[in-house]
Amino acid sequence: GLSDDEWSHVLGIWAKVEPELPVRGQEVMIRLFQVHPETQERFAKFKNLKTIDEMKSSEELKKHGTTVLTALGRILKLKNNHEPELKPLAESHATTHKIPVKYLEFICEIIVKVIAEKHPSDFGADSQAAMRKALELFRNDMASKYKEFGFQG
Ligand code: MNH
Repeated sequence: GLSDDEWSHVLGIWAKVEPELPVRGQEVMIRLFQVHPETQERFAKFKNLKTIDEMKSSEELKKHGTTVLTALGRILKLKNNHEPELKPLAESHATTHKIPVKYLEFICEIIVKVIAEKHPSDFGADSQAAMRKALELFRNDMASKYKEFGFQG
């Protein structure tokens, strides 16, 4: 797990991101689809969006980005005790959506980059390192739950 100090870095920057979750969520999803087009194919409801403009004007995509970052925020706030929130998410992503751990790695990297671009002065080296560690914990625990649900990820 992370130390108290690391968690306070993580939750400190998250508090700055929270008021702007819809726009950051939208940016994260669009960047994910741009950088890793194979991820877009996993979304029946988004794979028809062809241009960045179409993506930007999709209220559904913005809503989904909000859903993703809201869920992630709840998990982060539970710190090392995220299992009750994580379990149903791991179950849906293992059994229904079948999302490889690699894709979770892609989106986590993009989340760090988007926050770093928007909050350069509040997201220094220590905070970035703490956030990476928290997202790694999230992914590792998702991966072990995936296996419990019979998905190799
Ligand atoms: Mn994901 C739905 C959270 C990463 C593909 N995702 C959901 C839902 C939440 C969610 C919450 C809605 C409830 C549910 O179905 O469980 N997702 C996350 C989080 C991360 C994440 C917190 C990482 C951070 N998800 C990803 C990645 C992909 C993906 C990466 C694919 C590359 N997610 C999906 C798909 C759905 C979904 C597909 C179902 C979308 C729909 O049709 O409504």
